[in-house]
Amino acid sequence: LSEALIASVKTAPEEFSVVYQPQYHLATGEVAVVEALLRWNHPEFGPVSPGDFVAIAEQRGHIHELTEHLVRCVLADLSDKTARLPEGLGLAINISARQITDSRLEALLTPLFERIRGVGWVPEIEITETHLMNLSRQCLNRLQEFGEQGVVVAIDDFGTGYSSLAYLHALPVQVLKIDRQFIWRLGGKSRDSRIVSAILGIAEALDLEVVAEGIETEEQHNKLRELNCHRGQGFLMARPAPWQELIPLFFDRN
Ligand code: G
Ligand code: G
Ligand code: NA
Ligand code: MN
Repeated sequence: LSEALIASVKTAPEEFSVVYQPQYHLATGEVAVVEALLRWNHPEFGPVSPGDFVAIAEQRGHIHELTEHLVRCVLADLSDKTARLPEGLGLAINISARQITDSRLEALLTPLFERIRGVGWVPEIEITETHLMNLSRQCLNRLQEFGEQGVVVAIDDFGTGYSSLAYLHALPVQVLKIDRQFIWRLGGKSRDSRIVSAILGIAEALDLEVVAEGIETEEQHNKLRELNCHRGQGFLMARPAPWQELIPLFFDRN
């Protein structure tokens, strides 16, 4: 798989595409943010999960090229049908923590951020917290720069990594995205809401916004609304879908 990925990254960019999954304001049911997610469809292996290929690309030093594909796809989608977009949504992309200090990142993302602002939207980056462990000064500075450019920084899969309260405070982060394992515990047998409540408490103290990911049932959705969680994302509301399928969702209440 590793060799196939590297070959495809270099010679078959058409095998990569982007789907989008909305995050909703839980209080109103309106779309708040759309998250861009990479897909790889290999002619022989079929669809490969980014959970698998992103890790390989990181290990083999090709994550920058994958992000280039992503940026190209998102730019193409944004230049299409812009007239029908609502104002003020966020557009989130996933960035590997290792990429944060890559000197090529700024030149790659600046035109994307400009295009996002150009349609009246707000750029957002999601960074998985496991990798934030070894926070270099350089990494912190880069996040700070993004923040100063009006880019919203979110910590993805929050609760599974090593974020300490000390650096949540120090980081220019505005959003915590609670890992889906904690959301799943809100439903079914366990109905355990203690971790989600605790994260919401931390977020309130630090003035952060919280997104619950992986919402699959009405029970989880209702519980999160009861807890006053800000945003939610999951198969219950919408699955990741190509850009054209997304547009009608903007004008729908869920
Ligand atoms: O889309 P899916 O749930 O299969 O994604 C699995 C994981 O892959 C998620 O954690 C997601 O953040 C990550 N991922 C998806 N697209 C990208 C991308 O463009 N860049 C990076 N670094 N990670 C991505
Ligand atoms: O780690 P990250 O938040 O980037 O992961 C996004 C991934 O989560 C996407 O690949 C998407 O397919 C997946 N996802 C989104 N909503 C749900 C859900 O309700 N259930 C499950 N199992 N996966 C989801
Ligand atoms: Na994400
Ligand atoms: Mn996540």
